[in-house]
Amino acid sequence: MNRDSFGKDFVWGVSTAAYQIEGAYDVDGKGLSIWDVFSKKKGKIRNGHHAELACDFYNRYEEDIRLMKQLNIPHFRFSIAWTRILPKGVGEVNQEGINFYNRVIDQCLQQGITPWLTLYHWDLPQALEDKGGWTNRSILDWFEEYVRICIDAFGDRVQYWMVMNEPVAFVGAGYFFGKHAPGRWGLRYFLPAVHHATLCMVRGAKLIKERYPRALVGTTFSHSVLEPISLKTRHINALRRADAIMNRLFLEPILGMGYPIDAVKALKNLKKYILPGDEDHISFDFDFIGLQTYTREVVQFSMLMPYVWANIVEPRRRGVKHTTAMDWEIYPPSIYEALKRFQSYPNMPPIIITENGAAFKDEVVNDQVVDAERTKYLQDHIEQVLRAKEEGVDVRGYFVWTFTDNFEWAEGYHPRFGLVHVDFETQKRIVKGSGKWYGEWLSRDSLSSQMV
Ligand code: GCO
Repeated sequence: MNRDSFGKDFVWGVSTAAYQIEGAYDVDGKGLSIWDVFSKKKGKIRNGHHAELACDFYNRYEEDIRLMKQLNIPHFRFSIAWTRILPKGVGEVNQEGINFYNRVIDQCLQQGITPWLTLYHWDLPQALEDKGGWTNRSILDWFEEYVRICIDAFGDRVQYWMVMNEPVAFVGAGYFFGKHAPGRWGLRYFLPAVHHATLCMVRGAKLIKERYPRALVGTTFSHSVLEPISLKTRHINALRRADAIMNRLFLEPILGMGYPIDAVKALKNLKKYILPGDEDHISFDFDFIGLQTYTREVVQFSMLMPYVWANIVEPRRRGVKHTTAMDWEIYPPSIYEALKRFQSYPNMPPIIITENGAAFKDEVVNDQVVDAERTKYLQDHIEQVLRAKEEGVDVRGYFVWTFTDNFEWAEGYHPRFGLVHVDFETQKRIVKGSGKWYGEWLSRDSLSSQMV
């Protein structure tokens, strides 16, 4: 397999997120996000890590974007921190924040790198959370105010937009399980947040297209390939419920299919938050859909998980030895299966893999990081993307999660996903073996070179 098998228009890039890389959490007028507040709460983040400095991208963006150029990376996905633009979520605009992202965008363009902008990657302004956050329907207006400012500021140079990153992750972990910011838990928070996030995804997309009809607007969804622990009816039914929540809940309304209310009884209560006319505002014809997938999960019936009555069987309990540092099974066909599942939906827009990658325990030896496992993970998954593409799946791009090691939410800095190693004491960057491989793969003359 070589790169020209994908065609010259296939998009190759790297993905990042503001909170995970920027640091400068209270610099140049930035307000506090729910993650700034949540990370300081005892016991929420492994080993008490926080992202006040992270990879210091706020100060090192030029160095990092130049490094992307050296590695022949043509597309860079990053997100905007709402609290740099509107420190209190609404109202007074922080010009310093706009100036920062203008510098990032201009540095990308100067280096011949195409910026892909995610408007919301989980870092809600705390001031809005104090008013209910995603559970308050006023967020539709708050989000509109924020998006309009970003369109005005960046729309003249940004061609590719993603409205949201993985709504089921930030709504599920933040408003049902309480494991992520803002740490709320229970159906009474989860259900309104589901509906308001869906309405905002559509409203954000409409705003961009109204102002810049030629912009290409997408939004991203996580997808877990699920298998039942056995073919016993109770496990098959558990898988159906888990699939409805993990994989269908946000994707299907966007595609015009409505919420999968029939699959999980608790979802029927969504109706309490759906106002007349809303059904016309939860679907949108996106220019592309971002698919973010990493592994396969096995599901079993469980009385321990209310409403869904299902839980994930850890790989080691399944006798799986080949896992990443996140304890995710390494199973490359999962990305092929996820692509085929997405393609099976009628009127599915073109698909872009906006995140795929792996965390391993990287070691620096003589100023080198030999991460052969990550290189193999990427190669094997890219090979599976090609397999799906050659079977007719309209997949048009692949972004590695992620460029530099960064703050992995509740796991802190332990899981290292980067193509580039970061020493968080010194901020020194070292390109790992996987980063060097990706650079060769993307180099001009790799169009005929074989996968190493
Ligand atoms: C997500 C987020 C990323 C994660 C990455 C690794 O998909 O959870 O978009 O912020 O860091 O997926 O877990």
